[in-house]
Order: sequence, then structure tokens, then C-alpha cells
Amino acid sequence: MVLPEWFVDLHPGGLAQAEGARTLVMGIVNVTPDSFSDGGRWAGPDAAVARGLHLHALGADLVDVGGESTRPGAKRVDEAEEMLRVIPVVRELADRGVAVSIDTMRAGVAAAAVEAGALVVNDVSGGLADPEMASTVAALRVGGRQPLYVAMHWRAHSPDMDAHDRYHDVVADVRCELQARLEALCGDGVQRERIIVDPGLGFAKAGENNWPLLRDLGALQSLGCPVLIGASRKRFLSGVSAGEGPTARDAATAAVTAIVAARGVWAVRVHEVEANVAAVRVAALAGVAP
Ligand code: PMM
Repeated sequence: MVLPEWFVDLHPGGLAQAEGARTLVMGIVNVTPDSFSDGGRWAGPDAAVARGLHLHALGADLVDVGGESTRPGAKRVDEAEEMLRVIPVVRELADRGVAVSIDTMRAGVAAAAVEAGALVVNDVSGGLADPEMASTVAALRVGGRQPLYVAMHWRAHSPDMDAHDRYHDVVADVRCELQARLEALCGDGVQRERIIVDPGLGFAKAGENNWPLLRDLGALQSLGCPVLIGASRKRFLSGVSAGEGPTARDAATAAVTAIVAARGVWAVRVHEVEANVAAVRVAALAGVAP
């Protein structure tokens, strides 16, 4: 695969400053029976590959493949099962020219996925769940470079995360905990210029704790890394959405995308690609993206 420009040359602090650059859209393929918004829909490898190709055709810049649900309360799958779910899908999508990220907390899965063609390791635990993750990512190479590594703010595994949503000042606390992760990851050899940070909306964050993180994106951007936002269909959007259930939150998701794209985030992680591609294009063409 020809490596995409955003992979080769990751501009720190927000959007690639290159002419015409815009926020990237990461389409989600959960190869799981139990993810909160689309669990079971793309559980087999053929359905998952077809979904990934569809999202790519709709304009997704990369496709995020995950084999372990992280919804509150979800039980962990074992590593062998996670591998079986995701690796064939990663390989097939990468072979077909799709830029793939692997959503995993396990170093072994991350390494196998990069070997199968993934460009990005998306670790919702920011390296906390698996002590081997950082050194593993540091040793991996894609076209001579380390893969990109998404370090998300995380406090505990799914069964316990709702008990960890106490904050003194949610923006300052998340920033400080991400800063500590950055130092630890870099200490283990991950290059700072390959790291993307993510506030982890909905992870150990009750509804009202998510909005300040969106309102004060600048605090996260001041860490000096590109930012990824994963708001898609999350429960905190239910209060601004008509209708019930995760898919009823797609309109609010696109609204979040337009706003964060206007503030120069690197990427948004979304289930429905079409509306979000339109939102990032609107943000770019309306001249509000930096
Ligand atoms: N959210 C989920 C899973 N993976 N990865 C990143 N980087 N950021 C997120 O916010 C995030 C993630 C949970 O959502 P899903 O179950 O709908 O995939």
C-alpha cells in the first residue's frame, strides 16, 4: 500500500497544516457480538470486511477494527479469540488498500495486526492494560516508521469503569493523566511524534463529565499531540437526541464532528461515515478549520 500522507507526516498539535488538510474520519468496524451500538452486526469476518470496504467507499480515511467490546460492564475476551476475530479482517482490508487501525489493549494483537497491515494502534487503555504494549509498539515498523499510536484516557476495565468517574476538574485531571501516559510511553521508546491523544469520552465519565472535555479541547491540544475524538453514539449524547438508542445519536455525533473539526482535531472515530465526512468538509470549506 502507498502510505497515506497523514501516516508519513503527522503534524503535531492538530490538523496537518498542509494545504487542503482536514480532520480525518475513522470508520468503526466492531467484530464483536456485544459492542454497545453495533454489537453482532459485523461479527463474522466476511461481514466485517464488507462493512470496512463500505465505510472506505463512503470516504473513511481509515477503518478501525476491534475485537473486544469496551462498553461499560463488558467481559474481556481472551487473546486467542480476539486474534481470530480481527486479524483476518485487518489483513483483507489492508490487502485491498484500506488504511486500517487496530483497536486493542493487547500488545500481541497490536503486533499481529501491524504485521497483517495495520498502520495505527488504537489502545483505549493508553498502555495501562498491557505492560508490554509500549515496548512492542516502539519496536514495530511500518515503512520504516513506528505505527501511529492512539493513547486514550482510561482508568479501568469495563466492568469497573463506572466506579472510576470521580474528578476534581475533569479537563485538568484528564490532561494530567494523559501527560503521565505520554511520559511513560516515551520512556518505553514510543516516539512522541507518533502519538495521538484521546480524552476517552464515555470511559469512566458520567454524562456531564464529557461536555467540558469537548468545550475545552485546547487543554488537550496543548499537550502538543494530535487529538482523536470518539463521541459516536455515546450515551452522553442521548440528552440532545430525539429518539431512543445509539443510532438515534448519529445526528448529534455529526454535530460534534463539525465542531471539533473546526477546532482542528486530527480525527473523529465514528460509526456512520457519510454524515461525518460531510461535517468535516463543511468545517474545512466554511473556513473555520485552522
Ligand atoms: N470508543 C470506543 C472504542 N474504541 N477508541 C478510541 N480511540 N476512542 C474512543 O472513544 C473509543 C475507542 C467505544 O465505542 P464503540 O463500542 O462504539 O466502538
